[in-house]
Amino acid sequence: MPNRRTLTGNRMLSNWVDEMAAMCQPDQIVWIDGSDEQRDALRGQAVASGEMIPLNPEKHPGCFYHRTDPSDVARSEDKTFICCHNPKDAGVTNNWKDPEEAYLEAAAFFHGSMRGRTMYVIPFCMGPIGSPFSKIGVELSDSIYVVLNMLIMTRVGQEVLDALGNGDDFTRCLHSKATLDPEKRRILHFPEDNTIWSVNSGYGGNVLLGKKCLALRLASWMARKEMWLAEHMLILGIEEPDGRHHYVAAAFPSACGKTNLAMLIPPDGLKDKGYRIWTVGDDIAWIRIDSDGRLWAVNPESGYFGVAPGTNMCSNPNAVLTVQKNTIFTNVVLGKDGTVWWEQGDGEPPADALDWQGRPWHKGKTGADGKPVLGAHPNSRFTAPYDQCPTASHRHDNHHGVAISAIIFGGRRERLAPLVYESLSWNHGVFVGASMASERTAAQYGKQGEVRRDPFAMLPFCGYNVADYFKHWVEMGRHIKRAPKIFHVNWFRKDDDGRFLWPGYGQNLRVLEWILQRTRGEGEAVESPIGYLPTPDAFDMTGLPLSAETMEKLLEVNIDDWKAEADGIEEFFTSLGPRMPWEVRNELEALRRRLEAAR
Ligand code: GTP
Ligand code: SPV
Ligand code: MN
Repeated sequence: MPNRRTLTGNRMLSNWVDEMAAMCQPDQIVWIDGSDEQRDALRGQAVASGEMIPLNPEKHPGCFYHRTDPSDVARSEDKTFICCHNPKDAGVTNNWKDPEEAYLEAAAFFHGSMRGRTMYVIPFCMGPIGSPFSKIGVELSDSIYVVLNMLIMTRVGQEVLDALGNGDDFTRCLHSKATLDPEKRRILHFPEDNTIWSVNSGYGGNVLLGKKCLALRLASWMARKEMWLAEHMLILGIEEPDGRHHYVAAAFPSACGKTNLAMLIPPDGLKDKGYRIWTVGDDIAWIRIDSDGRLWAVNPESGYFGVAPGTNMCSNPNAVLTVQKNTIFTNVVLGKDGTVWWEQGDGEPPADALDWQGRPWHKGKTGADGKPVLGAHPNSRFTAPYDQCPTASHRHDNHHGVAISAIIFGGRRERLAPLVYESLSWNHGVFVGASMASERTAAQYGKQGEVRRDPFAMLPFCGYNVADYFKHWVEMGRHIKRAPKIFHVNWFRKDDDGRFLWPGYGQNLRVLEWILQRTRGEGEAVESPIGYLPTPDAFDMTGLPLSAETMEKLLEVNIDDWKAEADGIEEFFTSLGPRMPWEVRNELEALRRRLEAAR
């Protein structure tokens, strides 16, 4: 492949590339121009080297399969650091390293790490190219898998370099798989230098540096300075039969249903109403106050890096249709016939199959301990282009994005949190976001199912002191003229037998309908200590027979449980230290008073 150094005349960029190459010592440097020809050549090389396996061209045209190292299948939060001069600016929820020490340590891991390899230079843009709100990055990586994923997830190539011109305003992203040694794995963020270094990993969230590293951790740092928001949120449009569009943004922790909600299909009983759903984004939202004083949101990505298990024609038909072609599948089941499968997918797994670790696998396989052996890793993923989703919105490329009517927080709570409630004010909504908690999923290493505080679904992604982040949300509220209402949802409440009380997925539109009614000052609600709750008959339940008893359980607010929750929230807030804003603390005290009064 030609070494196309001539792609840019930007000296700051080429000097930095030279400097990083001197450290990593690749055999050659290849600039990624964003062309189909170059992408096809890279695919060919990845197949030749075994890094990617082509899938059956009839059944999965343009699709490829990849396995990551078994010790490298999810984000490693314990290896992720914010490296700024004052540890207090990173806050207690982030791991911190002194920048000089972090550079020094990682430089030793990068030193000579690309010998015998190619360094790819990937110029990428988060957000529409040319928009004043977009951010440019350049990722250097020794992984073709990273290049091919970045080509889907971000806008890549010559156009980006043209937009950058001779400027210095780009994020310097360096990645090497190095030896994949978990002990030497580091995901380092230098917000004061606009720099990201990632070494010894090949897993998505650790290595696609435009995504969580730039678009959330560094962007949240920038957003605080520049008075905007970088959030772990989906963006969804609801078109009403009269043609009016309403957009909502929703923050759920990893693997808690953002992609599914963003691609929702109206359930049978509501179809007659003629709603159409538009998917603007499924993971990240950049939100600004526009000249009309309202919040407008952009999805900075151009693809989906979605959870495969559980995706099927019943749960999420749009996702199934999205991944029919030009998709990269990572750590799912691979059939010898070049097909893929995952748990709770469609149809039967291929007869002659290999699991996510490349071992022979069949449905019902059990291990030496008698326990079932999963074919796909629970955090196996697909990478697919944005436009391939049947509900992809044409507003995705709009520089200003879409106006947000409601903000929704949510998590996985077997108990406690009702199906939906509405906050009493902006600051109460900030409190609801700040006190969010959820059961841990396979998207990150750690004890699965354990309830942990995950404020705004940003615990692993807030690039600065989370107490300052709460304050920033309070400040934003002071600047917004027409603030959207803030809601909390929980699709995951269970009955005593451990079954979900709410059917979820497409049925969630019934809850969204109520949320939209509330933003217009309609919708039936009662005030409770935690906020406004829908009355039991507030939802349109046409076509969904749920017993009155189930509905009651879904909406129940148990005062004793919430008092215990308030204690847990206090403990969390106290752990965040003296920067914890009084506005949010006051909301906790107000909640306590309301709970007492409810006695
Ligand atoms: P990240 O990509 O990690 O940020 O995850 P996400 O928030 O986009 O989660 P996703 O939509 O991929 O859903 C993760 C898992 O939750 C899948 O296994 C889904 O089947 C399941 N899920 C999603 N929505 C619902 C729902 O409404 N009810 C229930 N019970 N499960 C759901
Ligand atoms: C998440 O874990 O929230 C994801 C996947 O969206 S990753 O990009 O790997 O972080
Ligand atoms: Mn995510």
